[in-house]
Order: sequence, then C-alpha cells, then structure tokens
Amino acid sequence: MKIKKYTQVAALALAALAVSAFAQDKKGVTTPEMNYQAGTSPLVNEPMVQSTNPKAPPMTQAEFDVARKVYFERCAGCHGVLRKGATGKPLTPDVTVSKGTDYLKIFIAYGSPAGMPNWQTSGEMTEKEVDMMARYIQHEPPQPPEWGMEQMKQSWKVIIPPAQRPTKKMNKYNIDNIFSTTLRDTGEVALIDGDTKQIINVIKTGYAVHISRLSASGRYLFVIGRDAKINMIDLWMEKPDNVAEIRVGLEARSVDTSKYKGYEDKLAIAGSYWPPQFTIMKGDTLEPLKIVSTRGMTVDKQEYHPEPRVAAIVASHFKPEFVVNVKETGKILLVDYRNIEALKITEIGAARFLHDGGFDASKRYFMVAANQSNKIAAVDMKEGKLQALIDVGKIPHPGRGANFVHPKFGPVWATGHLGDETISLIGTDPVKHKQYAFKEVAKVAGPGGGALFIKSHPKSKNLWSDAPLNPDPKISQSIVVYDINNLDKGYKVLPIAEWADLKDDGAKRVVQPEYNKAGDEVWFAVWSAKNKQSALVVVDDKTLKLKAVIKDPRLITPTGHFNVFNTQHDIY
Ligand code: DHE
Repeated sequence: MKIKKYTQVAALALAALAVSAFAQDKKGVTTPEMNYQAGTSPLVNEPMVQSTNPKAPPMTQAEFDVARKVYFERCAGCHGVLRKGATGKPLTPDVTVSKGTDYLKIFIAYGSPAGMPNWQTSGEMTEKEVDMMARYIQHEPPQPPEWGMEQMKQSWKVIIPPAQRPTKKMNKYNIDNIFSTTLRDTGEVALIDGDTKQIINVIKTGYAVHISRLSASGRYLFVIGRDAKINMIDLWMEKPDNVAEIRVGLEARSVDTSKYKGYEDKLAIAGSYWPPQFTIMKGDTLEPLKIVSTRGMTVDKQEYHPEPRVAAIVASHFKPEFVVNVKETGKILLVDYRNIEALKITEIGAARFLHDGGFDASKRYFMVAANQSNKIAAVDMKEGKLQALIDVGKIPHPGRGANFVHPKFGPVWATGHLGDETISLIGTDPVKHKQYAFKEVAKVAGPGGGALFIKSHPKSKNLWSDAPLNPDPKISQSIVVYDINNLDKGYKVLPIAEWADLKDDGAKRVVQPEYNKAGDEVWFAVWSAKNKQSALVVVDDKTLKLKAVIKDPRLITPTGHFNVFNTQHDIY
C-alpha cells in the first residue's frame, strides 16, 4: 500500500517536472495572451446554486463559494462560464472527475504547455487554494442567472425623455472632435474636447466600459460596461451627460447603432457574454425590443454550445443590417432589422473564436479576427456572403484594424497579433488589384507580440501599432510607427510613456492609437493601475513629435478612447 502511494507520488512529481518544463515552451500560449484573457468577470458577484456531483470529492458550501469566486476572477475568461472550454480546455465533470484531484492539482500548480498558467509556482495561488480549485472543477458548474425582458425592463431608465431633450446643439464644443475615454477601474468615461484638450465631463457608467460607439447622426454616444450596462449620452446638452441606461445582461463587450439610410439613430444593439444573446433597442431611449439567444451549434464540429458569447458588433452601411459575431460558434450573423417582429438573420459560417474587427476602406467588406484559428474572415456586406477566410499570424487582434493604400498592393486592411511580432496586410480591392484581394499580401515585422490595436487615417502616411501586453516594459510603454510608403524600412519607436512624465512607477502600458478628426494628431492612453498616475499623450502625426500630455487626477486607468467623427464614420 505504502509502495503504491510512493510510486504515485513519484509519478506525479515527474509529471510535474515535465509540465513545468513544458510551461517554459515558447510554443504554448504566451504571457500576453494569458494576461489578456484572464480578467475578472462581473459574474463573480452573482448568486449561483451549488449542485454537487456525488462522484466528486466533498467540499463545504464555504469552500465552494470561495472557489467559485476564484474561478470567475481567474479562470472563466479562458474556460468559459459553464466550463465548456474556449481558449482553455473544457473543465466539466465528465472530463475532470476521471482525472482525479491529485492530477488536476498538478496542472493548476505547474501549468501546461497548452498555456495554462502555473498558478501555484508563480505565487498567485496557495497550495490550499489549488487543492480547493482541483475539487471545485469536479463539481457541476454553477450557472449564473438568465437575464430576459423582465430584468432588462427593471434595469431600464430614461433619465431625460426625448421630448425634454434639446432640439438643437446647446454647447459650443466641436462635437466631431470629442474623444470618449474609458476610465476602466472607476466605472466612468471622460469626454475630452479634442481641440482644447480639456475634460468636458466625467460621466458615471457601468463597470470597466469596453467600447464607445456613436449614433449615425453623431449626436448620441453609447458606451457599454463589462457588467452589460449601456449608457446613452446626449452630446447636444449644454454639458453632455447620460439620458438613458439599461443592463442587457450580466457581462458584455459590444454595442452599436443602426447606420443605414432611413434608419439613422433609430435602433441600438448590444451583445452579451452572459447570457449569450443580443438585444435590439430603441435608438432614442434604449427601450429593449427584442432579445435573440446565440446558443446553438458550432461551425466546425456542429455540436451544441451552451455559451456562445457575442463579440464585435458593427452596423452595415450597405444594408439595414447589424453584423453580430458569435465567438464560440464561429458564426457571423447578418441581422436584417427592417422588421423586428419578423427578424431575418443570415448565418455565415466562419471560424472559431470570432473576436474583434472592422470594415475595409470601402465599407463593403467586414474583416473579423477568428483569433484561435489564426484567421481573418472577410464578409461581403453587399452580397451577404463569406468572401474569404485568410490565414494570418498567431492570434490576430486588429481592434477595428487599419486601412491604407499600399504602393504595390493598393487598398489593404491590416491587423497586428497578440501571439507574434508581425502585422499582416490583406488586400481589399477585388476590382483594380484582384490578384491581391483577400490574401495576406505581406507580413511586416514589429517589435514583439502583445499588440492589441493598430491605426491609420486616410489623410496620413503613417501606420501605428501598440503592444501593451508585451512582457518587456520597453515595448509595452512605447509605440511603433511605420511609413506606409516604405514599410520595408521598418519602424520608429516613440517612448510615449516616458513623454507622459508620470510621477508614479506604474505599468504605463501604452494603449490604442486613435486619430483626431483632422487626421493630423494621434492620441494614446498611458494606462497604469488605479492608485497610480495615468495620462493621455497626443503626438503630431507629421513630425512624430510630442504635442500634448493630458494629465488630470480624474483620468484614472484610461484605456480605449474614441474620436466621435472617426467612430461615427468607421474611419480607421
Ligand atoms: Fe477588449 C474591443 C473583448 C480585454 C480594450 N474587446 C473588444 C471587442 C471585444 C472585446 C469582443 C470588440 C467590440 C466591438 O467592436 O464591438 N477584450 C475582450 C475580452 O473578452 C478580453 C480579452 C478580456 C476581458 O476580460 O475583457 C478583452 N480589451 C481587453 C483589455 O484588457 C483592454 C486592453 C482594456 C480593457 O478595457 O479591459 C481592452 N477592447 C478594448 C478596446 C476595444 C476592445 C479599447 C475597442 C477597440 C476599437 O478600436 O474599437
């Protein structure tokens, strides 16, 4: 008996060594990818029922509650709310119980070559916590509550009804050049006057706003928090502020509004991670009209997925349609919004896991990253069909991508990558540059992986790329810029965080290049922790010299920042 036990321990120790050696293997998921996915889910605070699996090792209710919290803080981003697997492996009891607690503990403690972090050896979890998590994942995954029309209506507030809103613009701001900046950890956005660089207002929103989008007219600004709260802000008010709000779920990332002729400012749409669904609302009040579930079959194995999260949503300029990208099923839904009571949805099979994307310069083609498939899916908005699936680098992450005219390939759309140092260029002109259209026509070398956002502007000769998730602070705290007519010459590095001249020694990650309306300035966030100083840095696009640093005690954890005009017209 004793011998058997020792043999088991020795085998486990060997496995641990092998696993920890593999964990160093560069082929696995990189640190930037892990950091990116492993964010806290707002579901951590939702009540859920413990349903015990009799075959799983026992846990007290108190242990279960702590483990559940840890799971939603650390693990749900990769393994999914229902543990069905996404970037990470499935962790449902049919898989985990047969592996047993000791085996699972080793994986949690030491990590795996496939990218599982080494939670114990990195000091992030204690041995006791690892033991608790190993037992937790052998029990049935607790399911967060659903969020239907009743809950939405309860959360819906029209703060200023349309009839009481201004009938004309009541302020002197150049609305087109306002920037909406996410203040991630304070649950606010700052509206900044792009001309004077002064803060117009700091507005309360949901938790960790993810994106800002504009109504077709540019009057209304919509922001969505990670907690699925949408705030609708009227830019015509003397001091722009919230006029309506709603929660469309418990966790979300995307919002947009109807842009097609005749439907301007009429409808809004938001996708949620949990519950997996999208919601169509009235464009002037956010009154919820229709909720559509995205649960269903995956594109490849055609098996049921209970939790297909809604990633990027855009509004077509070609037809009265929203483009809804469903992550886990790998499907792109073209939602014809002309008749909400009889919705017509065209389902286009692409690849898993759809994440972020934007239009080409003509706006006819929507380009979206299927990030775990290392592909970009191009959808023809006019014909309503998949144009191509294009192989690119490792874990493409375009944001909305960057459009420019390449001297040889003509109009191209570009994406950076989280998992490697390249920028891929894809031809987007099937008429005059047919031989390059919807192919990866070039790979441009960058400083390292961990890139999130890339940007150019029709009036600029530059292409900008950040790398906020690169583990090397020299790279994550600076930006690279390429001359689009001489891409082979390589890039210039601009030390944005250094230029910000911050008093604290924070992370100072430089995030998201964003142009002003004129296309002659580029704005960056220098993102440090909540208790450290952050800033926005503005660079002259022609001279590549520092133009302004915006510092203010209210600018806490700035991340995304969205220029009204460019966002309204999909200029990037
Ligand atoms: Fe984002 C876009 C999801 C982490 C800042 N992010 C998006 C979109 C999705 C998404 C689906 C596309 C929305 C659209 O266009 O409709 N992001 C996720 C995640 O699931 C992920 C990996 C983990 C998480 O827990 O949220 C994640 N994102 C981050 C960050 O860590 C960033 C850098 C800072 C933050 O706010 O948390 C971040 N994501 C952004 C920004 C955009 C974005 C600024 C919009 C880019 C644009 O140009 O439109």
